[in-house]
Amino acid sequence: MDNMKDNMTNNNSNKSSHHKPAKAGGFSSLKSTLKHIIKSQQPQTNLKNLLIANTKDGFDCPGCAWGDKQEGFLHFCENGAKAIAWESTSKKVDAKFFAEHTVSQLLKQSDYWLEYQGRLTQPVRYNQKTDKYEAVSWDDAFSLIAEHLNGLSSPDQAEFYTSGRASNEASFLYQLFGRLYGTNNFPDCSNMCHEASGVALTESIGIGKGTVVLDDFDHADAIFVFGQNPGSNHPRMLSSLQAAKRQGAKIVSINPLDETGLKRFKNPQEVEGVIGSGTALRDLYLPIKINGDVPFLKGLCKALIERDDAGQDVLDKSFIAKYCHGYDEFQQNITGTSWAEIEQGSGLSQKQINQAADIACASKKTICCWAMGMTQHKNAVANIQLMTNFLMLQGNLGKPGAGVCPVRGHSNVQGDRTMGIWEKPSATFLNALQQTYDFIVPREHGFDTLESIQAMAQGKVKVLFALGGNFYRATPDHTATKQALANCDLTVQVSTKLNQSHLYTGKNGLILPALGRTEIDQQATGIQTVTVENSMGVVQTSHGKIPPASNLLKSEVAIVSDLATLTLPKSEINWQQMRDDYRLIRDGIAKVIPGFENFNQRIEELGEFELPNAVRDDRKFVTSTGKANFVVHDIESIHVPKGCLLMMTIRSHDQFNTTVYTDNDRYRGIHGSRRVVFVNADDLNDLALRNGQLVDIHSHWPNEQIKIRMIEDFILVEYDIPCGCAAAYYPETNDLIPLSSVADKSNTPAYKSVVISLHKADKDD
Ligand SMILES: Nc1nc2c(c(=O)[nH]1)N[C@H]1C(S)=C(S)[C@@H](COP(=O)(O)OP(=O)(O)OC[C@H]3O[C@@H](n4cnc5c(=O)[nH]c(N)nc54)[C@H](O)[C@@H]3O)O[C@H]1N2
Ligand SMILES: Nc1nc2c(c(=O)[nH]1)N[C@H]1C(S)=C(S)[C@@H](COP(=O)(O)OP(=O)(O)OC[C@H]3O[C@@H](n4cnc5c(=O)[nH]c(N)nc54)[C@H](O)[C@@H]3O)O[C@H]1N2
Ligand SMILES: [Mo]
Repeated sequence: MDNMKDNMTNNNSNKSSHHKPAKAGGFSSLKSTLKHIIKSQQPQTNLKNLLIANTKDGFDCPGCAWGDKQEGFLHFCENGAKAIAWESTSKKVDAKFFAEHTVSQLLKQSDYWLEYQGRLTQPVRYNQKTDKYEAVSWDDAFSLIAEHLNGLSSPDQAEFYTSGRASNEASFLYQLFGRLYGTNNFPDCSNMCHEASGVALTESIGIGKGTVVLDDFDHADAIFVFGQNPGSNHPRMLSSLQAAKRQGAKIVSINPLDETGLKRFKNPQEVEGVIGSGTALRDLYLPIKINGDVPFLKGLCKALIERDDAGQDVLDKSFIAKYCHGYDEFQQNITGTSWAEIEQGSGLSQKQINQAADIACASKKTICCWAMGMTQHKNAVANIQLMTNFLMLQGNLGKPGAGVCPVRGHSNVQGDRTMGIWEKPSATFLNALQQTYDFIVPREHGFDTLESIQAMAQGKVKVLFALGGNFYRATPDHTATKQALANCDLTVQVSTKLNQSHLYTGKNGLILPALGRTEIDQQATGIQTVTVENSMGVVQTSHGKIPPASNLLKSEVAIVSDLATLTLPKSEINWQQMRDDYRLIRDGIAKVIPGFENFNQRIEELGEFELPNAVRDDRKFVTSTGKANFVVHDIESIHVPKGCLLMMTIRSHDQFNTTVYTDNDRYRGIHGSRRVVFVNADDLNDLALRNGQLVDIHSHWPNEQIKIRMIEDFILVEYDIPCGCAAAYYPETNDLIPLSSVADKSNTPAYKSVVISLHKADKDD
């Protein structure tokens, strides 16, 4: 046990070793799952937890948002197991812990260490004089928040952040409370994640979500996976890809890294998977340059159009004529884009792009999946719209086995948006809310996550209330965010585990401990069920199964309703009744949100249901033109000066966002440190640097006030990555990125387009 702990201790050391990368899945996956279960210090409970994860009567896995099939025996993956074991630990952070540690001492600890201390068990308030958190009663905590909220000169001086683990019930109640209080300031993690997908798809096809369900993977002829590492971040997706491949689908991976999960996969839930040699899931791997997707997609469309012009029947002309708008302009733009520009911008040859075109041409049903590799760039919206154009050329929308599949991050990030967690709510949504709850809803749009930071810095916002997440650590520019938070009068974090956001408070700071997904949610009328929506628009129930980590924990629903009762005493809404019986919240959802009619009845009878989807169900495109829009985009390349590289910030196999489970990244062969930067051997040679050397990373922003940002002591790892590109882990690198580096239109931080240079560190010998 002790030995194991040592192996798994995150000490942010400068020593790292790079071994041959492992295969995805297989025996090592099982081994790792067991290690994490033992580390939680409640192995029996967690083994039981795993058996019910993602089942009809169990809880929805707090890991990713991939869909579930109810057939089969086990419904979890290695990384879902980590998320479950991490939440369900016997270790506790209580008032005694805080009495023994000042915040200044905690600031010296790593992300790993903070969370590893265990579950937060009681509400605490920061005392500036002692520099410690001290126990506070729930009543006093709510009074303090209510006093601050009611003391603001405008409701827009408050911000209500949400991370994507909140259930539909909690988030619906939260937005109702915030809007009744008077603001649309609902920044969320989605602003940093799939915001670009929502913006792009809404303009292109009239719906901000994906158009495929899990069954479509069984019918697809081709699946294009753009900018995604499913082996680590959506492991259950690998089983869907494996099944698709067995049915004959061809899989293309477009990624600067040939990620292990797609390269070599052994399904740990199949006997032959554990002992066999594994399957190469992808049929074609295209080592694209970072941010090379716009030129690549233009090349792919060009290849299809050229083949069709040459007499091959490639395009679905009747689909284009009947359902699409703007084809001629798009076709001209593509014809006017040269292969030289395409090759130069994508880093791929015409021959490689033609190989992808061969797969597209042979397919009658194509799905495009993507994640952060597409959304966290300046031209993220262009990436997604060109991918949609590519699908539209062959009529791959609104038919079985085809469509767009933005693979969502947090387990209920999509549901939270459906419930109205959005700073730019639609008039339809607001009207329905106003009518159902009979109050004048605020109409002015609120701040998104990055605007929130700026508003706090400018003193426009005085109170930050965060329902989950790690606001300080997940956002870009830690230095600016830290100052912005310090400018607030009150910061409140509703959390399950200790993290760095608790250490950077406003003048007053509160931590409110919440029940996790795995825990029994007992209220006055009995044990409550919550619901979530997965990446495929399927609404599912989740039932916590284990006793709460402390009897002082409150559910997120209870926290919101108790706060609302105290803050809005004149409100006619009976918050307490909804807290006692979540079915009443679902009755409200059913009235406000289309697709949730008979919500309670349907989940009680069926356990889950699919939300309506105009594109999938009826090939209906609710856009400005009433059709699917071909949107034209030019290639905009990022200037990378000589001696510099373009860096993406990525996740390791052993982290969930800012939650770090260990210092290892097994699939990329990294052991013992997260402070590494992946660089191509030729670039190392050109830069006169060597594998294993310690470097400082500088990022370059010639148009900004701060022109160079620096982080120190990263180990160089020679890696198979295209020349001119580099990669390093998030969140250690976030301070390199200013708040101004964002995607056009969606304001998503451009976390994956950072111009850097590497410099021998002082400590390097
Ligand atoms: N275990 C685990 N599961 C998770 C998470 C986690 O941290 N851990 N996080 C959850 C969340 S919130 C999210 S959003 C998802 C994230 O899931 P992913 O998007 O898979 O996560 P990232 O590590 O950010 O990986 C981005 C991938 O994009 C590639 N990429 C980067 N830039 C480019 C580019 O310009 N073009 C192309 N084509 N590819 C590029 C990278 O090489 C990498 O493979 O996972 C969710 N699930
Ligand atoms: N450089 C860089 N930065 C990035 C990204 C990147 O790829 N690169 N990715 C971005 C993306 S895609 C995302 S989604 C954001 C993530 O941003 P967030 O969602 O804000 O961050 P998380 O790390 O998921 O939050 C972890 C914390 O959530 C709390 N928590 C966990 N479960 C629960 C729960 O059930 N209830 C409550 N109340 N709290 C809970 C715990 O206290 C834990 O410490 O980060 C973004 N930041
Ligand atoms: Mo995300």
